[in-house]
Amino acid sequence: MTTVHPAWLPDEAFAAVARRGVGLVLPDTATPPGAGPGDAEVLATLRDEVAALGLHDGPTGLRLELVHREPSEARDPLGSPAPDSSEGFRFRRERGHVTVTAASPRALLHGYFHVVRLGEAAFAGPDTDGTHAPASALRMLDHWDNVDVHPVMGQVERGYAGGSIFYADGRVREDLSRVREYARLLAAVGIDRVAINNVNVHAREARLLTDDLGEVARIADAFRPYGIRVHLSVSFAAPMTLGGLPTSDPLDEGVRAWWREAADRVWDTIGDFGGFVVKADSEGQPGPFAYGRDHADGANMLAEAVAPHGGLVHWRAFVYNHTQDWRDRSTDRARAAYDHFAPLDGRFADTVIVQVKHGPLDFQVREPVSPVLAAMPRTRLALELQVTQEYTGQQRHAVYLGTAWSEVLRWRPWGDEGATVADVVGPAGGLAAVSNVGDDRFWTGHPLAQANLYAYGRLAWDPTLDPVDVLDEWISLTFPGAPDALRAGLHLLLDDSWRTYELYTAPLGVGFMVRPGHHYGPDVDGYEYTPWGTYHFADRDGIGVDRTRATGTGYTGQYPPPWRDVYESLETCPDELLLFFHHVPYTHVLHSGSTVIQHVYDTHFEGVERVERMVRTWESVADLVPADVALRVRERLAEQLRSATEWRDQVNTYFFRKSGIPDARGRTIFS
Ligand code: GCW
Repeated sequence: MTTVHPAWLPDEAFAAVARRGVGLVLPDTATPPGAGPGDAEVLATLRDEVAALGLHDGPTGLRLELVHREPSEARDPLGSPAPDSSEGFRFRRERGHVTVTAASPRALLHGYFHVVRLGEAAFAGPDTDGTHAPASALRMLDHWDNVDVHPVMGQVERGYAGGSIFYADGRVREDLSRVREYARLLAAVGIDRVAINNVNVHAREARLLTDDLGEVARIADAFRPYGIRVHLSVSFAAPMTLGGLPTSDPLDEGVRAWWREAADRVWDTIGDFGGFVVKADSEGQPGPFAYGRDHADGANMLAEAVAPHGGLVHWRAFVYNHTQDWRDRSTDRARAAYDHFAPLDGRFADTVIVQVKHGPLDFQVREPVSPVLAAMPRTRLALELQVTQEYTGQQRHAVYLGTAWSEVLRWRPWGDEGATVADVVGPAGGLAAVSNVGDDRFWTGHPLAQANLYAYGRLAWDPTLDPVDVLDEWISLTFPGAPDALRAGLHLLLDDSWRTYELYTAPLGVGFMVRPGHHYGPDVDGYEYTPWGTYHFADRDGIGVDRTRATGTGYTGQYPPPWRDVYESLETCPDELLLFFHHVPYTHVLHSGSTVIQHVYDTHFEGVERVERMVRTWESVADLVPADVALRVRERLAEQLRSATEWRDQVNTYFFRKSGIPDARGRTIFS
């Protein structure tokens, strides 16, 4: 029987803390400030963790102390109180002895894993004393898992790591020990909420909200010991499909009562339930439009139901016309989320979080940041990322996404002096991301894709972290005692792998040149005449989408200054987004000095050369990792090279045929 890979928590990851010990201090748990459901379970977890290290908790004198103090005493022996934040903790190192103080068991657990992640470094160096708190209290993972196996999408929609860890044989799994292990991995990187079913809510999955509540409660029980709350995706049509009502009109009193009662039942069963995630009037999912109502009407109706329980409604802004006519040049999918949601700013209830995909289209390898994030100052906004690699190689390609997310989080919608995206979502809305985990023994199919899940958690906690440093942390934990050669090899392979993927797939901000349906591999015109609104408009003279105010769809006008002007002008639009904003001739000269067509050729050749280097790099370090990891990565890299080559040749040939312009360097382009 194969065992599940320990990801970033192999036993050796705890060696330093086991050897050196750590003081864990919190006020008396009988009356902890900020006490919440789950505190007792989380405390028990800490005790288990301590015991598993072969250390003991106890009052004093042991290397690892789990000390309970009266709130008034919590100042002692450290001189200053534990931080206020219900999740923040204080980390103090004095002459190599480390103490973590926190005001709640959850916060203490974060502090404990902070020490674990630091390893030996936690105990080395000069004395230090500082507080650590997350940038946001909402650090969520969304699973697109179905209970049943969907005929087209499989069990996990856009899942590339096997079946669901929650469901098997049409129901919640009997044995949820794997979920508990998952909870531990997530807690170690600071994730605190998990939505456990697909946002496309099919008939079977809709019933999680009603008939299966007891089963959902079992999943919540598996997460609770690690301080993680469970959320459910719900169907807006549930009052009809589950409740037998004649309507789901959000302003109908019967519908409102149905949702209130549904919420009451959920929180009666699961006291610390998180809330609902909703995909409404999007890609065929039901929503308020059927009744002439808008997204605020729909979301606020659910908010009314969850508010008495302190719950949340994550209402997704991924709304666009997916039945458009390619002949119609006036409809621009990129505009849709803003056009639908920006006018509603200020109308959403406090418990509603509008969840916005990072780009205006759909998790492409390169998109501008969604202008919705700058357009709703009176709304709680969450940033939605995609850890599962739907459009970035489907976990067959090694693509480290931490760098991409960091760019988004650090981007400043109002220019250099203004706030970042991380500031905008900040404490109010936080982050959500689609998980890349399945029942695969490596969790993520590609073992190196574990780094993406790790990085998401770490960046959600602290968006200012350097993504390459985060990758380094992941290497240290996952490959304990990694020799320098392995560390260097993994950096060489992964640091810039997102840009490598961009090089051989999507030049200059063009997206969606993928096979329709499954979205893997090249198909330049795959979406060109479809109803999905994802076009590149390549003809014999040029390529790109004119989204300017002057002559195009006007999308640039959705950005505040300076970006509305930066993107509008060919002079200032950054090369990497040129074709997202402009339609230009193949001979247009980029800021880089190259022409568009030569850039397409050069990047596609370079992309494949880089993948060849990745393969060589892996072969030079594969002996330094366990054989099963070496083998799986080797297999995936072989597929990445095959696929990258296919991308190169199809894209180059396509544009050579369209433009008739040969490669200036005379390399092989098939005609
Ligand atoms: O990226 C697209 C995916 C759909 C997904 C949708 C969404 C869950 O292709 O599979 O549906 O986005 O985010 O709702």
